[in-house]
Formats: sequence, structure tokens, C-alpha cells
Amino acid sequence: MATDVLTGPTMLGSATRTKVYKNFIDGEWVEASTGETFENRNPADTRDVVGIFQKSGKADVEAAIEGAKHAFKKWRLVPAPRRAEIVYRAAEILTGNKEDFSRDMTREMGKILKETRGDTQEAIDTAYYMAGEGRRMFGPTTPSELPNKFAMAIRQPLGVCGMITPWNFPMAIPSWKLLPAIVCGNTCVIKPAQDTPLSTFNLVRTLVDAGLPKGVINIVTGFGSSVGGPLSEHPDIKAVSLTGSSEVGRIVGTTAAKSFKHCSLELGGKNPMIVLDDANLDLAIEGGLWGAFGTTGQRCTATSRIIVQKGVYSEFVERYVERAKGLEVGNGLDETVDMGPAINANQLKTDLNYVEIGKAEGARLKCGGNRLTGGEYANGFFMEPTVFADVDPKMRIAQEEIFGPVVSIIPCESLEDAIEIANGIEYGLSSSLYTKDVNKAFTAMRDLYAGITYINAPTIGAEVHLPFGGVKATGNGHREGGLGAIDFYTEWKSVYVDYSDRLQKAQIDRVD
Ligand code: UN1
Repeated sequence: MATDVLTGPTMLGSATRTKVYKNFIDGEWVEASTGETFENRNPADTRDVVGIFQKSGKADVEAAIEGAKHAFKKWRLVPAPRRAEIVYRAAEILTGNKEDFSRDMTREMGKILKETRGDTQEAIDTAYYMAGEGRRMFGPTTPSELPNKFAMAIRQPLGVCGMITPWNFPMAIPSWKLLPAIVCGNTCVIKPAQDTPLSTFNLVRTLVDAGLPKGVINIVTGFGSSVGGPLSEHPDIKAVSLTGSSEVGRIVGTTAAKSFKHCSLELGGKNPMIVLDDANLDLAIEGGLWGAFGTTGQRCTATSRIIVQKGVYSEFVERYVERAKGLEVGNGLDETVDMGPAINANQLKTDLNYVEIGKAEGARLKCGGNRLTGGEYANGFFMEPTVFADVDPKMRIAQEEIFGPVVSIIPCESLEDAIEIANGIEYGLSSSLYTKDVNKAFTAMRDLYAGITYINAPTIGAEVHLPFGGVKATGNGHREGGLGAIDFYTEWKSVYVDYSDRLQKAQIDRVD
């Protein structure tokens, strides 16, 4: 198998056959300088060890940056359309391996197969889209204000970029960062989340199979403080892109600012879905279930607040709760399951803790709230889909990002009231409105203060060729996806060519 050749895995005894994955530095698979490793276990069944990965330290980050610096010298000179062809070929190979990679992803991350297929597909979509951008990379060519002078602006790569990626979209999010970066001519060092490194290996291995030269992408696995920290600090890293919590974003952003790095932060969310009296309730209930419990609520874009107008409030709550109770929780590899486990013990603890907070605050627990134990749940981090109703917008469960299957339903009087509640939080990633009234839809599109607004769809389901990101504590003004990614991974250079054969002094030459 190609994987074995590339990762040089060691099998730990024929009974377990657990693969050991090494770091990928300058085209070589190497062990961490620390001599330490960590296990990647399946959150649906922790007896299942998905792989053993390197617990790296600063020296490994430095070696990877060295490799990437070296590779940059040649890679930046490869024409962008040629760079993009490698990405296009990777899209084709990924398509062929979609099922295997999606199964690997469900095993390491827990979300159900339908969703991991979507995650892999998102990486494929990003690859086709970014491959196309390799033939565009347009910059303005514009008339000069002086005679016999030519003016244009061109995009230049930055150098070595550092990526720190989360566990909830283990292949899609690395692809959002790596693919535009390399098409633009940069080289990369990526630290995948310690809970889900295998999907990054699958993506990078695919790029290598598609012809990516050595050193262009390097993988260093490990933990935030020993890998992410040195990566965001290093003077030779020219850009850092993080998807993670607002708390980590604040640290990475502050560190990166000290050496004036480009820094893209994609952080938390507390995304509202508004349901007005005139909404198609069947659609809103369906959307609200998908938005809140898809990925076990572990999306930055998860629908975590449902704001419902008083005319349909009782009916919505009753019908929504009935449906939530009927969701099948279990191992995501089972095609009949609707919702998988939490990613790890800590996340589950956080989710359950928020249930207690909600109860203590006086919200009405309508269903769920418990850990699932015994039988098929005995060795995983499973929890019931949880719905709180009659939530006050100021309660902590309506303000703080939980990142689990816990949704707060909040009553409202009118669209204006709903928008005020929707905007009354620290975050601003996604938002949505269910209505049949076009005037109300356009009002919400204008007034919801968020990076994304959906009409008659829940808060999830972004497409890769549009800007993805948010306002307020969700980020620092950058966007992934779409052309925003190309902007982030390039610097503008304005070029003037004077063919007048005399000294022209721009503004000074002007005589009125
Ligand atoms: C995330 O919410 O963490 O928009 C990423 C979506 C996906 C990406 C979500 N395409 O639902």
C-alpha cells in the first residue's frame, strides 16, 4: 500500500497492527526529536487505536521550517498554472479514495459517514476550485498617469506559511489552507489537531502522489504548546492560519503580531437560526435538527440558538423536541446512525457541564442532557441530543460556544426583536432566517451582523468558492474560501515600467 511506503509505518505486533505515523519533513518521514508519540483513538470506541503519531517539539518545527524554506526557492518559480495542475491531479486521486478516506475520518473523528464523505468532498471541491485559480491570479493592469509608462500589480507568494487546524473538519479545513497557499507559490508547515491527524496525512499523501515536490508541505504532529506555539513564533514563518477557539486565537494572534506575520484567525461561533411565524415549519424543523446536531454540534457554524417567533413557538418546540428524541446516536460507521460521539472526554465533559449550567440558570430542559452509557456506548463519548427551551438570551447557554449537541430555543416577538437577540453575542460567524416574506429576508440579510447569512436553510453548509469567516470574536477580518484565500496567501507588488527614456517624476511632473 502506498501509505506504508510513504509513512514508513511500524506495525506494533501483528495482533494490533497499529500504524506509527512519522512527521513529514522535507519529503522524508521522520521521528520526532523528542522520541515521544501519542495515540489517535476512535471516540466512538476508545479500544480502537487509529494510529500512533509523533509528539513533536520545537526542534521538529524548526527542521520542517528549514525544509519549507529550502523548497520555497524553487516552488515560487514554478508557474502558477503548473502548480495548480498538481492540485487538480490531487482532486482526481482524492475522488478515487473518497470512501477510504471518509472511513478513516469517521474512525478518528466520530462524525457519521455521510458527513465525512461531505468533508472529503469539500477538500475535493477546494482542490478543483483552487486549481482553477492557478490560471487566474488576476492583478490590475491600469493606465499610468504618465506617458510611456506601464503600470500593473502582481501577486507574490509570502514564503513559508504555518497552519494550525482543528479536529472537526479534519480534511476540509486543512485543504482550505494548504491548497490556496501552494497554488500561490508558498510552502507550508501544518500542525493538524492531535485528535485527527490521519486525515491530514491522507490529504498530503495524495498531493505527493499527484507530484508535489519535497518540502512544499511538511507535517509536524503534536500539541499546541510544543508545536503550535513555536510555529506561530518563528521569524521565518510569514503567515499563520489558525482555525480554533477564540481563546487560542488570541494567543496565536498576539504572538504572530510581534513579527508582523499575516495572521488569519477563524474562531468561535454561537450561530442563530430565526424562525418567523410565516416560516415553512417542516423545513425549519428539519433544518434546525441538521444545523444543531450535525457533526454532534461540533461545528463553528453549528446552529446553537433557535430564535422562534411567538405565534409558532409552542408548536415548533413540541415538534422539534419530538424529532430530536428520535435521532439515532451511535458509531458513525453504522449507516443508520444520525449522530456520532463527542470528539474526546474533555469535550463531553464541557457539554455535560453546560447542561448543568442551563438547568441552574432556569432554562427548561426539554430532552437529552445525559451521557449515554453501556452496550454500544460503553467505550465512547456519547451524549443525548439536548434541547433547552424558554432560554433567556442573556443566559450563558445562549451566549457561550458549547461545541456540542446542546441547542437553546429562545422565544421572540418580531423580526426586529429576533435580530437584536441574534446580534447580542460576542461572536458573528453564521446566521439564518426562515420566512416566506421577501422583505423580511432582505432586512435580515442586511441587519444580521455575521459573516454568513442563510435564508430558509440552517447555519451550516458553506460552499468553498465563497468567503468563509466571521465578525467580532469570530475572527480578525480575513476570509477562507473564495478569493479571500488568494488574498491572504499573497502580497501585492505594484510594478511600473518607464519606457520614456527620461526621468519622469510622477506627481511632481504635473503642471496645471
Ligand atoms: C465549521 O463550521 O467548523 O459550512 C466548518 C459548513 C462546512 C464547513 C464548516 N462547509 O457547514
